[in-house]
Amino acid sequence: MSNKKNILVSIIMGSQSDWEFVKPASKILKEFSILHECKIISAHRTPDRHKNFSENAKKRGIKVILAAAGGAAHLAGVTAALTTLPVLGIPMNSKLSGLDSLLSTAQMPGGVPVATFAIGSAGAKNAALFAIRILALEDTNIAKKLDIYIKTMEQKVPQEPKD
Ligand code: RP5
Repeated sequence: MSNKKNILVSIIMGSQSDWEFVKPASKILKEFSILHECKIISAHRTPDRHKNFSENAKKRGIKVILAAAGGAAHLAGVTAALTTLPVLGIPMNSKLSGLDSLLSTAQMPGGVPVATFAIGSAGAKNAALFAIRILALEDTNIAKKLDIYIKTMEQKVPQEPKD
């Protein structure tokens, strides 16, 4: 998050109210020492900010965009329409338990792909891990960290349940 030239992942979210559910994505990226930025950008409320961000992300060296939005969640879809970078959509919790967000993010028309994750913080965490998997294709250091992360996760699962 310090040297702008090396930012690889952008996390954008529609509102400050999304941050508590988006935070796990940033935490995972920090664990992998992947430079990233977190920005509030709304397709509805800040359309100029959104257009400017989406059209310049690739030129800035960003490789993957995570887009979190709730309700009438157009952020990921409109971002995918404005850039060829992979866009990972995270449906946010909402008044309709995130179902509206999930469908708005997932039900893209053919031709404009958005990879859609689970609702809320689990989706945020997995979107970050998916971004890491993409980056790991070209970066052996990240790939090694990913292998360690997966092995550590396995070791943390107990063999038997406890009362
Ligand atoms: C969406 O509207 C945001 O992504 C957020 O999930 C939802 C509600 O936003 P606030 O009214 O809390 O700012 O654009």
